[in-house]
Amino acid sequence: MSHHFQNYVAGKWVPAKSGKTVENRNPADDGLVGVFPDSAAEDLNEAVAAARDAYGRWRKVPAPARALKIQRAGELMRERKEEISRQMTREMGKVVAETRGDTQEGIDTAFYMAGEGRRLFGVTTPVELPDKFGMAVRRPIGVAGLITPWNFPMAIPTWKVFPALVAGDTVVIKPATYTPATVCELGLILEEAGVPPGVFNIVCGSGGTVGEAILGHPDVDVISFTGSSAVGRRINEVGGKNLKRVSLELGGKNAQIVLADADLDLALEGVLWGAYGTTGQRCTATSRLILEEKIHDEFVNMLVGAAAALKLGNGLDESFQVGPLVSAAQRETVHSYVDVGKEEGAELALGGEFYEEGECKKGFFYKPTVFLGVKPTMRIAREEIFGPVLSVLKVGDADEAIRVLNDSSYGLSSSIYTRDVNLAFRAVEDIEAGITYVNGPTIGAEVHLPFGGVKDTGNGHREGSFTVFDIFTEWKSVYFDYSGKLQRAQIDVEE
Ligand code: UN1
Repeated sequence: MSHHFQNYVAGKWVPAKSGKTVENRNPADDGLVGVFPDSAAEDLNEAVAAARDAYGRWRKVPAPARALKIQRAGELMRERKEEISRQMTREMGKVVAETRGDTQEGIDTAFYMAGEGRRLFGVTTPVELPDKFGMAVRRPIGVAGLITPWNFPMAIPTWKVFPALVAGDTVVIKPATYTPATVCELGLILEEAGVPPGVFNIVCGSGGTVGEAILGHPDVDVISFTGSSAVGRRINEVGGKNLKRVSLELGGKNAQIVLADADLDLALEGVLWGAYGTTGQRCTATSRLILEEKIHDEFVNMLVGAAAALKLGNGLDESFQVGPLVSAAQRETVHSYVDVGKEEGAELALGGEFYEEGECKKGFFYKPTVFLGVKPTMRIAREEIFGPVLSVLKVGDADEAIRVLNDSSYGLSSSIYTRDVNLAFRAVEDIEAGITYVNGPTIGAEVHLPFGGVKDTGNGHREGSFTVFDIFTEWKSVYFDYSGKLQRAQIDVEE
């Protein structure tokens, strides 16, 4: 694979017009991953113009035919899974077992969306007047501006790109600055799969420049963003002013509850995976652990021992379980939260330090960290940290556990471990979150169920599943009157 990547605009691979580039380096060892265009608004404008022009033709291609291109893309991704995943580990850091999962999530989305091309179901319904027929059909919106994060470099772009293309929209995507290589790979695949020029465009660059240009562009009809709540607020503000549809998938402060009757070994495996998988850098990561008093001490002992035994190192070596954080800045943020936790009076039971053994010195590794005695009011119990830091809270019973879990401005994922089926159903009803797992960790959503959260986690949209089409299509209601006369709704109706 060459180190030089370009934008993809109107079916051509092109540099930024200014000629500016930016280097991207491996967070595990500082090796060069690639050189990417550092684009400006002029590059974005050209991509949007190409997408607008292609839209007129793409929306006329029948949805099943559009979907066949996505199926082909899925087949190519499957053929290249290993190569894509290894490159993803180099650019993002997470271990290769996980980047294979990330690529697989993209493949699953491709095949699921390929099938949706033959559904895209609308609604038919009886109408109130005779000799009249009513239905509602989905129509594409137009140009979709997609802004994607670095923690799932393939899965999240495909969650947005594939349904948008199946719906008949055309796309301009700005990949995360830390992980553009994977999106460029996706571009090569879509090109080879036969997606026509202009239908899919990539503009690499910073959020401040390219992202802002997407927000302000009058020809972008829908914006879909996954990332921080702070940036999400800004997007919603600008999008609101311009009356654009905006879909936001933002932060989380996900909790796992372990009740006294739970299978503790299973709950331990769950929390290790939920808190330290992807080095804690998932919107769905477990960052609070809520333990029932009766098993608190026993479970904490098990947890601290097992978390201390996790092996950290370069994700390309399969003997390691936890890779580095994505950047020096991310590591500083995580570390600053550790200081906050100590100042707030929580007890640091494990970690709280850089990990700099041997080769890891060259990367941004951070030790798996556990805080005990955390109170719901502390910042480490309330703010998203996006790193391997777990805050443990002790509660008296199941009701208190659910109250503490709900005491959050976020509501993405949640988990409860119990063998009591009545309690589990009650928890599902009472927990305020978009996703609840019973006897499973907070991470691990599948592509054909709705994905998204309540409260500050988003603005009500759900990716994944067929619900994603509420982001990328408009409804049109259609009435056929075959009576041959004027029939007035609400007026010419017998009471
Ligand atoms: C995210 O972190 O934004 O459920 C996405 C999961 C993954 C996707 C996470 N399938 O953890």
